[in-house]
Amino acid sequence: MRWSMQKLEQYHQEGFLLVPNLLSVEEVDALNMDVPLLLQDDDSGMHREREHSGVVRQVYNSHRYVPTFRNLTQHPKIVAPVQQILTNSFYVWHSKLNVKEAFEGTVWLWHQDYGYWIYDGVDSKLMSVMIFLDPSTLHNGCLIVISGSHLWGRQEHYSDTTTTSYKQWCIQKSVLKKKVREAEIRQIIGQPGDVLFFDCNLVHSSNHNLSPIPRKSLIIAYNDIDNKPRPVKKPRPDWVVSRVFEEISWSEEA
Ligand SMILES: O=C(O)CCC(=O)C(=O)O
Repeated sequence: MRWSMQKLEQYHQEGFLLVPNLLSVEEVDALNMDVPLLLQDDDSGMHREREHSGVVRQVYNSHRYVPTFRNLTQHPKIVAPVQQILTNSFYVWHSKLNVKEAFEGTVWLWHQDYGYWIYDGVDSKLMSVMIFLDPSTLHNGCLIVISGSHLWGRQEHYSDTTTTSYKQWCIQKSVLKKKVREAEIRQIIGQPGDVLFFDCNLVHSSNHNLSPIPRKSLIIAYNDIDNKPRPVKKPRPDWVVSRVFEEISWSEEA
């Protein structure tokens, strides 16, 4: 389950690592079977964001309500590398199903996750894990990342309230200033069961889904257990900044 030194080095150099086929077909099928529970309107504590068209864009907090998704946050194949990267125990900062519906799933502008997490009163000891539940292709709005951009450190973000239904913090201007070369921009193409691990300062974005194929993925963000949020002026709700500090750790003997 642990990564080799070579894999770990690659992660630290590029700020991300895609692991093909990390989950089995059966594991992905079980998650996909439960996706309708996440999408349906209910009075569980799951939080949903919608596109202007009304279709679901994101579902937060499924790991608190749906056992398959809860188990995923503690899956040894995920937790072992997270422990190696964060070098400490950690907890789930939040989880979100990102739903890019066919034709209707809209863009994510260039940003770093820590661009806005800084305002939640934490240091940059967080990371994300993106689990592909559908194929992720050039046509259906796969994630796009700038290799090595986590080494820029956090950039100043501004808020964009017009491009999509969802207010986004973004850094198009920094990306322009950094004179990014085409070769540094990577499309994260993959199949269900592939898993992307990425740094909270990695610059990323994604395009509109113009295809007839949906692109669903689950993103679990983990925070170092010793990096709990300090009090801030405007605390965000629990579905995006969890106050459940359930410690996760992994050891070879476990
Ligand atoms: O799902 C995507 O394409 C990008 C999502 C993202 O960047 C985010 O949720 O912060």
